[in-house]
Amino acid sequence: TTLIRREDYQAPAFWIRTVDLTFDLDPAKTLVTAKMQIARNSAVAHGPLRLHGEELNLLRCLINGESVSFRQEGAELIIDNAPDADFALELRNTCAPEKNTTLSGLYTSGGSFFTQCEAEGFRRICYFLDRPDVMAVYTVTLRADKAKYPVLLSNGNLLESGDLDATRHFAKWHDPFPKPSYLFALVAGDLVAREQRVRTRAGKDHLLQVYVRRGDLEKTEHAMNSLIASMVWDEARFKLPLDLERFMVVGVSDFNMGAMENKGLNIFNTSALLASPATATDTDFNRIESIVAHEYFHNWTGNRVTCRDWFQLSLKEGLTVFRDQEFSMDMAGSPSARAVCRIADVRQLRAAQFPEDSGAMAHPVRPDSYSEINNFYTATVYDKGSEVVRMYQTLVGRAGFEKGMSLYFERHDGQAVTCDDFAQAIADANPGSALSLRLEAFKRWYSQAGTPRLQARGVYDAAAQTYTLSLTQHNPASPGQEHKLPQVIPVALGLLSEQGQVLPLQLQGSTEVSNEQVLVLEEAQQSFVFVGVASEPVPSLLRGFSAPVLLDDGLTDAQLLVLLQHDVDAFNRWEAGQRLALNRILAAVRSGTPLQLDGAFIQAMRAVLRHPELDAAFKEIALTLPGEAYIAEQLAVVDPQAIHAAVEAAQVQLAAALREDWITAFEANQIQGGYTPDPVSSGKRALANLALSMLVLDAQKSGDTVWPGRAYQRFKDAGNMTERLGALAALVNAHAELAEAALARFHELFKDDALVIDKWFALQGRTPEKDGRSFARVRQLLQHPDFTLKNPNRARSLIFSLCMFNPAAFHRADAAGYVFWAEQVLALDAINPQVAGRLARVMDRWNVLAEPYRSAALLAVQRVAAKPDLSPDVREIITRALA
Ligand code: HT7
Ligand code: ZN
Repeated sequence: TTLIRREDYQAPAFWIRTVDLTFDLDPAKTLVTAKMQIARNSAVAHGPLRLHGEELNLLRCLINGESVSFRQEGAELIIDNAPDADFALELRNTCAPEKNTTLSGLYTSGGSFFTQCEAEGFRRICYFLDRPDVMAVYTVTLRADKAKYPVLLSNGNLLESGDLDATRHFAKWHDPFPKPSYLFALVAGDLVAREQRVRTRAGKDHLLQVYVRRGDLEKTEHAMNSLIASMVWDEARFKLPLDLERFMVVGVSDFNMGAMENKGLNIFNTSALLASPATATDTDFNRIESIVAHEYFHNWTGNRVTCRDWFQLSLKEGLTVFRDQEFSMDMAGSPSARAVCRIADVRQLRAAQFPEDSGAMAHPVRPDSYSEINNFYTATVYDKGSEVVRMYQTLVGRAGFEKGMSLYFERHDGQAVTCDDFAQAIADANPGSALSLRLEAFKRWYSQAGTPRLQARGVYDAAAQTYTLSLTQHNPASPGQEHKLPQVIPVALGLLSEQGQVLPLQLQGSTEVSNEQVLVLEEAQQSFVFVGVASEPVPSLLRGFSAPVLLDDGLTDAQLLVLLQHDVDAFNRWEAGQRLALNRILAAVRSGTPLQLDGAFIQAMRAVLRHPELDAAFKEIALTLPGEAYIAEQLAVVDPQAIHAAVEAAQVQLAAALREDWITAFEANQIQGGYTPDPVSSGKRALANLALSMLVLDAQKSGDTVWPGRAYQRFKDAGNMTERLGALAALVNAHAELAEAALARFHELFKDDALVIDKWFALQGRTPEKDGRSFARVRQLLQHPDFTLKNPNRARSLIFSLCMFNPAAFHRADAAGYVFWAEQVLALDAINPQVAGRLARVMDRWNVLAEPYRSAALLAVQRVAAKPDLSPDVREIITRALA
């Protein structure tokens, strides 16, 4: 496999200005006719026309209506004698949608046709310059059997439609906006739509449609509402209106990721689209809202301004994740609900991106090389990329950032650009800002991989009433990056007295006094002196998680307790509680002794749970222990079993020690009346579910049968999926006797709803290990008639749940988990390399495992590496793991 390097970028030798596509849709053999207007790029003198094409059968190749000689070299079609003047190219080829199990290009699912072209799927449909800097205007005619495919959709506006003969019909679409091929889409099938007409602030009328299979229509209300809310938000916050008369969203159940932002025709995994109270949880409702928003926001950040090349992926993805996170926070409303959103995003970053940044696949937000671009749709590009965008906003202020966005669109609308162009626009719109003064250094966030370690130490001088804060940063080596330069780290902070009062901040030499400041660390080491500090302060650092770093603030338990009780920053309040838990878990893991929670910690958690003002959602996240992946990040050598044992012990002890409080919390957070997924009621459901799981867990230890019985009753009677699944999970995760009956009943109830059956598999895949039973169950479930590797959602629900989210069941001393992983990677690779590549990533960090896991994991990786015909996707991941 070849490595593609960022520094080798060259502009294309040709531009494709317009393309006229005709599809004769047939599952076995679809005929594609493409007529293009092509011009040489005057900046690149001569050379042949090289078009990408994969698994296509070429039938015709004409230039200006005359046949022309061509060569086929690997996956390229080469025309050596392309004219110098503008010319028309006509190509005809077939492809086989029904046989396409990769779900990239044109494929069938449930008897309908769908496309997925990002990143390089368009070349699996027809020959093309399949790269994002070639932007063309598309006209698309779809022809198909009328009875089987009554709905025919493509990007843009419908020009005409009608019958071809007694059985076949056609539809012709035109998209006025030039776009890269990765944004092309078509859908053909027997679908129905929820429709809504809306008028925007600017007074324009639009038709919004959500297309799904017959029977799913009532599950589209939430997606439609989310779409409308996204439109309203983008106009209000960034003055970005919808630019098309018609905006369509389509659901499909076989899909490699969450959704795809094709121009005017977003295609969604049904798991990111369909929801009803009876079948979707609060988490699902939230996820749908944020993915609908994310794809909608791409219309400006991604589609109107796109990426010059795939190394710039974070230009659209980091920015669009940032936008969807801001949207979700604004939708949440109250300051506390906003903080809960922020905490969830940071938890996600720590669980997925931090491990990526310290593993074999570590790469900068703007990678330097890849062999398969599909492997770089990563937590780093998306989530760290979003944190980088958030830092711009922190450095130039909210109004400054909005000005920067306006300048970005003013300069680059209709273009394919780079991360540098974005940085320059934000800086140029904010001359003299903390960003503009150090833009080049700031851009190291794009070029250096790894999570910087930030150390903070404070010294208080009572006599001088000064507080000197010393900040030190260090970014450890990553693959291919031995030595790194200091990064620009915005550190939002406040000071509290030991009694928890806010202390005003005044930097030495400054007249400005405030309650919160943003320090900008840019050297490896810098000190900041605060004056007029009346008493020994407790520093509250990195408020709101102002930079994606690992912070060592050296705070004592007593100081953390002050923050947990009094910090005005809700994020840091939560963080203090997490740190108290983390310190205890790490101490147990490091010393190899069983964890024993102390009274002070339990008392602090009890105080949170009993707090009269904190809301339920905050209590729930504050009482949830740090994730096992984030705990592993703190350790040089990782023993997953030891980490799991410590977390489990902490959980069991919290369950027992706070039993009365859990009962109160459970009872105080019952919701009467109908279901709505708003933050207040979903917070209550989350806390009630946590309380119930604690009570069932404690009952398992004490032999009490009341709470398992109540959980079963609640499972049976629940009026919504959040409560039903919560009760089921409480029974299953505690290995309660009633779990089996509940699982059987759940399956029987929902056997016809694929998305709910995915939850059923996922719950069992993630069940905490007990005597090897969880692992054995997963193996058994592979044989279940409902299981299939062909559907990515189903494969993820069982296999990824075990390998990625169930460390204690997966990392076995007998290596059976690793053998299972190798088998499944190879089996998936034969069907769907993109999904197989994701699963392969599980072994990114084999190298930091403790023995005997490390050696056994290495053997499994080598076993996969030994397979000769691996996909480029899996090959790249495995090669990096072994490097
Ligand atoms: N821009 C999309 C990324 C994507 C994708 C989506 C579905 C299937 C395959 C895919 N390859 C790349 C999704 C997004 O970030 O919005
Ligand atoms: Zn995206």
